[in-house]
Amino acid sequence: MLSLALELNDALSAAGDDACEPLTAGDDGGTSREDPADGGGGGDDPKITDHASLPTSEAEWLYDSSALACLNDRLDADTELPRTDFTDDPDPPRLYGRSLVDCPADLNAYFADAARLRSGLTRLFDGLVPFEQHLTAVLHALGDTARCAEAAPHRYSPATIRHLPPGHAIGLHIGNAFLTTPQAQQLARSVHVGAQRSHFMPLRLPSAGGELVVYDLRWSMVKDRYEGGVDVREEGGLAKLVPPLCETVRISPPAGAMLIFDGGRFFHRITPVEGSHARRTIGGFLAQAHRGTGWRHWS
Ligand SMILES: O=C(O)CCC(=O)C(=O)O
Repeated sequence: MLSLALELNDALSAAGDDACEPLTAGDDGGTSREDPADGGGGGDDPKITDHASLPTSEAEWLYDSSALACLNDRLDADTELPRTDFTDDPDPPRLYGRSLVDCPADLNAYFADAARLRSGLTRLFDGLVPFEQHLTAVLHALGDTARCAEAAPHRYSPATIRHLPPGHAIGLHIGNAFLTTPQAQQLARSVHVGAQRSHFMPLRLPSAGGELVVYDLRWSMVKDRYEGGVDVREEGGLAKLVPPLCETVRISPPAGAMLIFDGGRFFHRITPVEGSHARRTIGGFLAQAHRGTGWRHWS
């Protein structure tokens, strides 16, 4: 039932270890690498010429343990990325960037944060292969071009980062519920939002918990309720009663591995994080463009 689970080594070699210094606030961190997805709204699809052999060991992965340690150190020190803290705790569940899933129909603030996050991600990945370039290469290796979704002159957020401390979870949800929200309507004019996939890459795994559980509980079973304005998770305890009866797949991709799955059509959740440190993932959503070919991604 899951579409794909993969990690591709796109053979775009990361810069040397010494490239990885924590960023200081306001560091503009220029990079010598060009992000093909930064080529301006509406330009040619990025050309990826060199990619795609399945890795045989962690040592061959694009984001190996030293790259991941660098990214986490920089996130720990960061004060510049747009963020939402969900509680007042000293270490709250947090989203870096603003998700299209949780924003008002007026997208002005969303697009402003998307632009801030894009430059923040350039600083975060300075000296490493930019995450958006990696995503583009992975999708290209699956046989199609890819670029960030746009509503000219704006581009959607290239990704968001989810920081989930011990004791916290992400509850049962399904990507296609997004289709019923006002903020999805503009995107739906350019991409097949009804056939969206989810992608994420763990930047750091907890010592236990924090697993993705995908249920064989499908959009087609609940579509009519959502279209009638009802979130079935609120109805009759569905979140507690039905999932135990469903077939499930539990997945915990290793840190640095990209997972692409059919989160649009299947309910899923992240189990509570255990241990002493937060789980962190970077990711978003994908769909095919209406016109022309290729994937468009957003978060
Ligand atoms: O970040 C993750 O681990 C998965 C998030 C998720 O379930 C989603 O984006 O729909």
